Amino acid sequence: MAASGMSEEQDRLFANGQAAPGSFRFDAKVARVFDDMIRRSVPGYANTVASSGWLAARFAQPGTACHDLGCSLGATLLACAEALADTGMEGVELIGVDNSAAMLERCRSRLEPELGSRLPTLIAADVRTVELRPSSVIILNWTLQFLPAADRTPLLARIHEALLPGGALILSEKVIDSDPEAQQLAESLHADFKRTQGYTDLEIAAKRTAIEDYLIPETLDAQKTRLLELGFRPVLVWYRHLNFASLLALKPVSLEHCR
Ligand code: GEK
Repeated sequence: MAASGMSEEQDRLFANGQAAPGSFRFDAKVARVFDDMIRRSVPGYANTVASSGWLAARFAQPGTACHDLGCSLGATLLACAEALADTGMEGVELIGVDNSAAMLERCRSRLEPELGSRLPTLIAADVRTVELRPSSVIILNWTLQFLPAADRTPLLARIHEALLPGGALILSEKVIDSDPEAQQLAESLHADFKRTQGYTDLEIAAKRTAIEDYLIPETLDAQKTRLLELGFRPVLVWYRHLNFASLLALKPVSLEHCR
């Protein structure tokens, strides 16, 4: 969002090193600093967001919806709107969903001046229960990881159902490695990344405590296997930066659809 010149507050939420285990919530305090927090915490964030935009435009079909589930401040919606405008395609309804009122309020006030009459439909709802319209693209960037394990497959199954043949799911997640040594290395490199972004060791440790048992990552293999089992094909890991990866999963064009 920096490109749009919108003001950013610096994330100092954990500067005192204090955090109760699992206490992290997407409330007003987090929404205020979110741009800065996510850019300095998620390696490859800007690249994933920008690429989600042109990937969405690549798979978008006129007369369908493109959902961004867990849209936060709307960075990806903005990238999609800009990429769609570049292609000249019309009739794609952009829909952002988030269950944090504070996030969605800021999302609206940030996107309105940028997009005016092209403002996406913004829905305050839980992604687990929100109605999904027939879609050519559904984006789930760093949101699935916050859902309880038992709720993940049902949501992905609903996404598969909502996608039209040829439609695409873009799924970005923090991932873990099944090899404990590789996992330890990945965690330590991620901490190094955060240090390069100006976070102190105290802040890094407190944030880790705050998201304990709330952000629960899975392995890339588990993510891929589940998507294949749900009927997505092919499933491509199109981007990875340290322990953050993004997958592109297509809903095949069925034989019935071809007739
Ligand atoms: C980005 N995609 O900037 N229902 C709806 N929203 C939810 C739910 C839920 N059950 N659980 C969490 N959220 C964004 C970044 S942030 C990722 C996504 C991060 C929302 C939550 O309110 C927050 O806005 C978002 O999912 C996760 O490209 O902070 O690591």
